[in-house]
Amino acid sequence: MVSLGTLPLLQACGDGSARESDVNNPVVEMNDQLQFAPGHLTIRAGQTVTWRNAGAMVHTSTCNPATAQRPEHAVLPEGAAPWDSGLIRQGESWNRRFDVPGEYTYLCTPHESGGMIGSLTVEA
Ligand SMILES: [Cu+2]
Repeated sequence: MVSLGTLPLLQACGDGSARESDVNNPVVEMNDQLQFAPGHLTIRAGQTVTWRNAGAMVHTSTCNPATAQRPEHAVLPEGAAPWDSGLIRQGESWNRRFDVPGEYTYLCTPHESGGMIGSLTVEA
């Protein structure tokens, strides 16, 4: 199987403010529509995901089954540690490295009931 992750990447051009995730530096934006964008992301084990607040409202990236309002909003593969970014304000970023393959579902603590839920597939 050919893995795109091993191919040379096109150089970013323009002003450098890449809005879409790229393979080496996956970014999830958090916006004032109470969305993680993209809502689902697939990465490879060992990659680091950056969450960036592109809006004015305060958000978090949180995956903790012990504190989620609904258990299906905070799902981790076995062996993966829960996380909580704390508050990420306008213009701020936070990142986390993912080493445990599997399916993750996470939420924004202030907006869980507003439907701000994201998911992540970490491939081995
Ligand atoms: Cu939020």
